[in-house]
Amino acid sequence: MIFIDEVTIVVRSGQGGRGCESFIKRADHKRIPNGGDGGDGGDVILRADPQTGDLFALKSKRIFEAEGGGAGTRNNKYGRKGSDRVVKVPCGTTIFNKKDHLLIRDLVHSGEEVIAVKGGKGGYGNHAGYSATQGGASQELELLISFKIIADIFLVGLPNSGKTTLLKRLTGAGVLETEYPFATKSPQMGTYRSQFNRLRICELPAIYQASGEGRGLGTHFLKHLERAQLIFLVLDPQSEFSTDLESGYNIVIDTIRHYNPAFAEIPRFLVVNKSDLLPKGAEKQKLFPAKERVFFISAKSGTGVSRLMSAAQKFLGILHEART
Ligand SMILES: Nc1nc2c(ncn2[C@@H]2O[C@H](COP(=O)(O)OP(=O)(O)O)[C@@H](O)[C@H]2O)c(=O)[nH]1
Ligand SMILES: [Mg+2]
Repeated sequence: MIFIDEVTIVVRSGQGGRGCESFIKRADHKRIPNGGDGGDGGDVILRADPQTGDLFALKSKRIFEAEGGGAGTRNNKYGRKGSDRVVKVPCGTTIFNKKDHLLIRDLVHSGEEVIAVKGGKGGYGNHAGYSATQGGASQELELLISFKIIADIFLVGLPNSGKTTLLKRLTGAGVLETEYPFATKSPQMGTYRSQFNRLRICELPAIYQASGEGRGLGTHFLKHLERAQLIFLVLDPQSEFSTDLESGYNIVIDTIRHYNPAFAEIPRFLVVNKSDLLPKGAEKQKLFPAKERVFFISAKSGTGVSRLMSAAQKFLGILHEART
């Protein structure tokens, strides 16, 4: 399965059921109207669902249709209401009208929903003494759907810096919640559980020196940083993708800034991984003089990881307090 974060779909609501025109003849030959109303057509509803990880299911099925309302029948019988069609999307999905690119709704929290197209009203039967009417028409809309991952911490860095190793260490028994076959090609999610908190952690695919030119995976996936609260910029002191820590740092930051200057302002910790490979007694702070907070860790052995996570929770906690 591949990770899909943008799709176009068509939604079509159900047509209203036709009202019935019928009469019953009484013993005195008087004709009494008794046609029932048609049922309303179903709506197409988009709903944020925490169990849905991406938009893959929408990609393969492009048209989502609700049921039409049933026609009214004789003896004042109402037509059945057409059932709604619920389309599940991940939390963090934004819905636009494809035609004018206007925002319809941002679905962030679990269970939040929007009626994308409303079903047609059922037609009137002639029971009230007026002629029966047709049901309301169905509506059709083309939607552009864009999903941005919601996570507390994003792991970003060059290839092989140890992002996956760190994610696995933080989120438990080496099992990821969403395991895609091409691990480095799709964002990976996990949940870090501490005594008080649960933090959602997301590893983004690696940035390469030439990502900005569209090489490798390009930079499309950086869009997921939009709601990020904190980035762990994971650096490798012996990277084959950069000459030293500082040039590795610059490649990543320049790529992010080039994608969206605002993203370069997202708070970040510098996480120098593989500290087990550094010579003992190396003056670590001097290795990387930076304005950000620097953490030396080994994702593999676990050294420094709990200090990093305490600082992260403190940082995120302060943010939460500041908001209320
Ligand atoms: N020595 C050492 N190697 C590590 C450490 N963390 C990760 N690695 C190794 O670095 C390589 C790349 O790790 P991975 O997590 O796949 O990197 P990613 O591409 O950033 O996700 C793997 O061979 C890991 O075993 C560490 O703390 N110390
Ligand atoms: Mg990885």
